[in-house]
Amino acid sequence: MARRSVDVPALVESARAGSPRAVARLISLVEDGHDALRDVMAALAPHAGRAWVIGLTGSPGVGKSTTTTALVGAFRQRGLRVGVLAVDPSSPFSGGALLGDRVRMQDHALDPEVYIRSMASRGHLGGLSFTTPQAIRVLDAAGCDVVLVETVGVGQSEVEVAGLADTSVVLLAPGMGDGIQAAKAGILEIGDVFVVNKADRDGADATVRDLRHMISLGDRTEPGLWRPPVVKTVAAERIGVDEVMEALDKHRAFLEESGELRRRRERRAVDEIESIALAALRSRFARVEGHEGVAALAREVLAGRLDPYAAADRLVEHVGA
Ligand SMILES: Nc1nc2c(ncn2[C@@H]2O[C@H](COP(=O)(O)OP(=O)(O)OP(=O)(O)O)[C@@H](O)[C@H]2O)c(=O)[nH]1
Ligand SMILES: [Mg+2]
Repeated sequence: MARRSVDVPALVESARAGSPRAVARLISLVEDGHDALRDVMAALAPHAGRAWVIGLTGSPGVGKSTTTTALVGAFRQRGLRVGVLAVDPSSPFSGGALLGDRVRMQDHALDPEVYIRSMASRGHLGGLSFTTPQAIRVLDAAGCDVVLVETVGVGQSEVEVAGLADTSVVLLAPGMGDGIQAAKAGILEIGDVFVVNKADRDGADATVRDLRHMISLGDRTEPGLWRPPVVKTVAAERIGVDEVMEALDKHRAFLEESGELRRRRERRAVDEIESIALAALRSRFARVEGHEGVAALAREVLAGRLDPYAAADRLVEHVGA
């Protein structure tokens, strides 16, 4: 099927002028891995790099969308333009599992200065790490001052989303994640701000205490390092939102003063370049034909005529040529 041709300069111009339809179309191109992406990214590059990217992650149902909605409201009060990406790393379908997010974020549905989008990683090569940074760049170049990225915490996704964000917020709820569970899941290292939501339920203070204790045992207590604050909220009632904003502002100031912002963004660019390069190489593996085809090499390895290292060398030589 022939793909609809894309007028990239016009689309980028409309997106920059604030057209939600143009932004939506650009993000769809990202999701689809459209051929025009290369041109899109080239056109966006000079306009990106301004947005503050805040990741929110945590177990299903912990209150990420409710908190995101509250934060959108707080940033809007400051007159800022806000983008929201709800990324579901487990769902192959866009808009299905995350429909609830759209419903819950209805508060802002009619605000032209707020752009909300659900995205699925659709089993892309590189998944989250491939599509999300590009979608962030679209929102950034379209003039969003803040981009909030909500990701359900399953497996590696927390760590991935932390890699994408300037500031990572990890949400927990009483009974769902005491300090020990958090440590086991590896989230103590990735959180810049911890939020214990559903503080209207029993056990919130104990969870806060546990978390603070675990953080104090970590290696992030030295002077000059960021010590992640733990904030208690009842997001459903907008309680504690000011404190979360204060923690976010402090982290932002730390990022700038310490040079960590630049370091994080460089690391993010490295990851992005590598994942694009790897995807390009993989697609060339598939196209290598004849004698050097990867399937042919596999048969050589199985037959014992070639070892896997030598086979890999031949593949690399071939695609690098
Ligand atoms: N009791 C209580 N319920 C809350 C609080 N915050 C959110 N909820 C409720 O918890 C449920 C899940 O909230 P969401 O904000 O959708 O949680 P989520 O983490 O985005 O969920 P997924 O995206 O499905 O992983 C909703 O019914 C909320 O109304 C809170 O502070 N206290
Ligand atoms: Mg949600």
